[in-house]
Amino acid sequence: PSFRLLFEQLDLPKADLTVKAVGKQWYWSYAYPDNGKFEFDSLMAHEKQPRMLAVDNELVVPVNKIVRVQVTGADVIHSFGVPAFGIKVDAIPGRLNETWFKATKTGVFYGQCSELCGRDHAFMPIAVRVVSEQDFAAWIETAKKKFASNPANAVASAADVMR
Ligand SMILES: [Cu+2]
Repeated sequence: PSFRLLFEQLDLPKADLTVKAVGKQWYWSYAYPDNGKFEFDSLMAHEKQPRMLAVDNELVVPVNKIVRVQVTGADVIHSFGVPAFGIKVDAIPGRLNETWFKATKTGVFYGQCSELCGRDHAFMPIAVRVVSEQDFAAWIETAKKKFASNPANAVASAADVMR
């Protein structure tokens, strides 16, 4: 009976938006390929609550939308897991895995790296902030400017110019 469940878990519905999560030693980077292509790092915030789960820059997504999460690793294997959404996917260097979720309530949902990845394995949390569609649109506009100076974006836009 588990085969059916496994199959259905891997059967991706049509996504409303895609985000890419890249596991690094020891933080996550998030990219928004269909919302301005910006990218930013999400580091554990020592001064914030909840302890060991709060981050400086959260992964922000709209409520009631199907979010496709592409997951990969930049150095060693990590794993992207958010218990409230029932998702956990390995972040493997050289491989792009996929999963999805649809949050039905606004709020902040937390997860942690779930593959032992070195010294700070316990200190690379995942914080997902689910907001209304209007708040998401407003956040995208701010984030495009805020993260425009990110070197990863400079490389991406240079590549766009050359195309
Ligand atoms: Cu990790």
